[in-house]
Amino acid sequence: MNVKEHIHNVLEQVIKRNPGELEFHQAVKEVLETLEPVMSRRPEYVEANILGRVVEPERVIIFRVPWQDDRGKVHVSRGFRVQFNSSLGPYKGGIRFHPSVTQGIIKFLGFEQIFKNSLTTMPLGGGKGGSDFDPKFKSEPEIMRFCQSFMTELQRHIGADTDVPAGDIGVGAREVGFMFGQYKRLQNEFTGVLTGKRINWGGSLIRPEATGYGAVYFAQEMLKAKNDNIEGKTCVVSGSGNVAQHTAEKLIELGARVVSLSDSDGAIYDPAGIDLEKLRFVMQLKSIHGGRIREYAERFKGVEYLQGSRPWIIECDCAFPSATQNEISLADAQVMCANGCRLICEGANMPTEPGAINLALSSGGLFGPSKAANAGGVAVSALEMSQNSMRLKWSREEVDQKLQNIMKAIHIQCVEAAEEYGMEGNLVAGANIAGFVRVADAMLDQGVV
Ligand code: NDP
Ligand code: 2IT
Repeated sequence: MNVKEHIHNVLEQVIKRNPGELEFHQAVKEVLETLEPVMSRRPEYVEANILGRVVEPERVIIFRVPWQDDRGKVHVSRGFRVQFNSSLGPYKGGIRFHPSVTQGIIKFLGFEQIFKNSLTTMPLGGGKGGSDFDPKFKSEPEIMRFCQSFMTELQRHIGADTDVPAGDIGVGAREVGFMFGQYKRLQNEFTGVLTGKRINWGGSLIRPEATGYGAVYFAQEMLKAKNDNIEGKTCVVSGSGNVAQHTAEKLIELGARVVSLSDSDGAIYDPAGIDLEKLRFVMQLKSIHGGRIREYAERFKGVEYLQGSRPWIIECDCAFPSATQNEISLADAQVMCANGCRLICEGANMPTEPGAINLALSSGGLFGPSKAANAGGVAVSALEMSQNSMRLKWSREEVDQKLQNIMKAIHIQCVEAAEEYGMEGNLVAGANIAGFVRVADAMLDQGVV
């Protein structure tokens, strides 16, 4: 069988076996399509059916999460943990609480996580979890009861050397704290079973900042390769949560002009630029589940609120999608290109639709794919695990320096893998190939498991 046919067959199987899981199909298709030159050069991968195995999660856990609201009403949410691939280490990946969460969403995220974690070169397998619970406008006691109920089931499946969850959309240090507390109570064990913990009880400095800072460090590397720099560039950032806030913070620090943030209701356009003081306001606003970015436009002068709109209509040099999947459509990308946007760096997971990626790549712009560009978060999670195991704590400067080195190394890997396989400048292919080869080699070494 030729390689093209092999890839086609695996993809067909994925679509047939996982009906309706469109985001999962999309993520698998993007990776598999870029692997053709690798599979041609490495027939042992085809022989061992690495592709057929890597698209099938090692384990999918689905569970009932009953919880009571403040009025005593009983609700039932659905919990998921997809333990996708453990060839490089314990399963590792975040937990998402959002009403849009389904098995397909968690599978796409878990699949992406395998290769992202591989790119960090740290000992991390790939996994992801979550629930369709909506934390928006819930009281803190409700969130605590939900987290405890969620962990009451999840605790039997995870562990510091088995599976180490962290945060994602709707899950930050507060939720990690509630889940950690319940895990500790049930297991009678204080271990590094979750990352993204608060700093005074086992968290790592720079973990909250790591995804956003890392994305900006990655963008810097892409620009540096073109003898350019982020300073003075006009930047549009979508989202206003953890990743968006710290992306904006680092951009501002490095002298870029950040003119936009958004949430699921709309976007703000601040032509004067968001400064650190205005950003503090956003951080405060968003520390409560349900805080609306619209309030920024009410609070500061000269700001436009674009109700129901994404920020891609705003003129910019660089775009940092940092909210959610498929938030840049082909039509958005056409507008961005026409407006002179030359760099897209993905802070969110899979925020750019396939057609938009193709346009960005073919128009000669710089494109930093999420697996590579947002790997700083999980990389610092791995540093948190190391610190927990060694029972010590590194300084802010130490962790930040390590993060910068990791992002540089990931960029180099992507550039070199793309070159090696004849797709120079295509970091999407570079990230998929470099991430995949490390996983595939480990799977070969470990036999048919
Ligand atoms: P947060 O919950 O802190 O913030 C999410 C932001 O995105 C909010 O502004 C939210 O708006 C917006 N958003 C969420 N869902 C949608 C939607 N369906 N449509 C429009 N806007 C939406 O999450 P994070 O910042 O942690 O995560 C953002 C992205 O980054 C996700 O793709 C996540 O997977 C990815 N990521 C996160 C990492 C981390 O360390 N936290 C690491 C690597 C990637 P609203 O308030 O209205 O819901
Ligand atoms: O998508 C991601 O990489 C994350 N949500 C962070 C995962 C982690 O384990 O820190």
